[in-house]
Amino acid sequence: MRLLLLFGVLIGATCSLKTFVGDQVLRVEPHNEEQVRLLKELEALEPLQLDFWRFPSYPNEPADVQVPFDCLQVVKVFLESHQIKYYILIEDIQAIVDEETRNMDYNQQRERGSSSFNYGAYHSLDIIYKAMDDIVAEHPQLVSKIQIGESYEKQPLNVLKFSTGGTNRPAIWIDAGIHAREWVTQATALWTAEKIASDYSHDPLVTSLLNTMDVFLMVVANPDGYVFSQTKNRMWRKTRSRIPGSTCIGVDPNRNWDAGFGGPGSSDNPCSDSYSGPSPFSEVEVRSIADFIKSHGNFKAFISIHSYSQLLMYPYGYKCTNARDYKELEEVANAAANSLSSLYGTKYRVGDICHVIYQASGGSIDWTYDYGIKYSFAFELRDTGRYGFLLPANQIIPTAQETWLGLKTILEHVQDHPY
Ligand code: BHK
Ligand code: ZN
Repeated sequence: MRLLLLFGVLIGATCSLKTFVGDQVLRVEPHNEEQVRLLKELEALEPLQLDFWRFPSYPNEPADVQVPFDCLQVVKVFLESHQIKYYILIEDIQAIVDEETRNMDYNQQRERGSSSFNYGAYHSLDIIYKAMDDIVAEHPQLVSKIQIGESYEKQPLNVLKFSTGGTNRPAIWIDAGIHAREWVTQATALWTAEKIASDYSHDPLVTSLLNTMDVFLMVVANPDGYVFSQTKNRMWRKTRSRIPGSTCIGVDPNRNWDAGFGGPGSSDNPCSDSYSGPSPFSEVEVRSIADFIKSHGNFKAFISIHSYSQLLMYPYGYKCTNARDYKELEEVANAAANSLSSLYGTKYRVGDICHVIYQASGGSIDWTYDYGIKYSFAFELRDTGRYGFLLPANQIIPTAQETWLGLKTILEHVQDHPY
């Protein structure tokens, strides 16, 4: 056992698994526009290899930045010399990654004979896809699997369809994992799939909803990125497509939609984590969802699940003006955030993307909203930065449970407002 563990470490070290020994996450708090501008300039300095977990936005809004060990000194000196306040959010990223790795499903001693799926652990893509097939097999009258396309690296793009019949009923879309490293989102979506399947004919809301509407749930919207984040670089965010003329790889799939494409809050630099891509819908993962939404033609809600920061947002991100329906969206989002927090007291902030985080162009829910899907929302799940993307697995189920309450509030409103 010890030998095997040691071997595992060696494989990681010699086969290019990126490590984060001594790397830190700093929470940086700019107090004026000038300091925000300086942070954005810092972001563009490629040799520093900074990874903004939370991008700089407005004065007095924190930015979280992962700094490689070798650059800590120079970055801290820079911040101090400009009187930009910061503190250490994560002391040693690798220590948390190691703990997470120990808790991965395939590294855990499983009880023999215990065949039930562990929703409270992080799993590989193959295991998630297998679990989705198992949910379909257990509820064949209700759940089916639809493949809406193939990823850049030829993984199936699988969507679970929950339906009690009819043809092309009004429908709800929910996706998770469009950003690879936001692992609690894929795990939450999988738990939610099982929850919907087992609650039908027991929970009155799920039952009445599915008697008139369909739900489409995409558990892993960016499978290539997810696999890469598990096998090569835990902090991978983007797709894995090759960019002609660049050595950098991948596009931000939440900057690639045809809504203010290439505008503020996106980058035209292929090495950036918010690279919008060569053209709108260049990414097959994004294009496949958009094509599916268009060909279906009867979606009433589109909900995209990210982490972290504990936010519930509605359009717009590419511009900072109010959406036509913002009053209603704000009411629904507030109600959803309230029911979410009723379970464990988890506090969410609610608002339009531009005001709640930052201007961000080319995002999914802006495109779906402009396309005519009024109930377009984005969640940012737990936490607020203590662990960030490295949320411990023992928070998966509580996160999924509370999120489900928020989702149900939205779904109920959609059901009651069919036009
Ligand atoms: C979410 C939805 C629409 C536009 C922006 C966002 C925020 C999201 C992003 O794309 O920058 C932040 C993030 O990944 C962390 O989940
Ligand atoms: Zn995200």
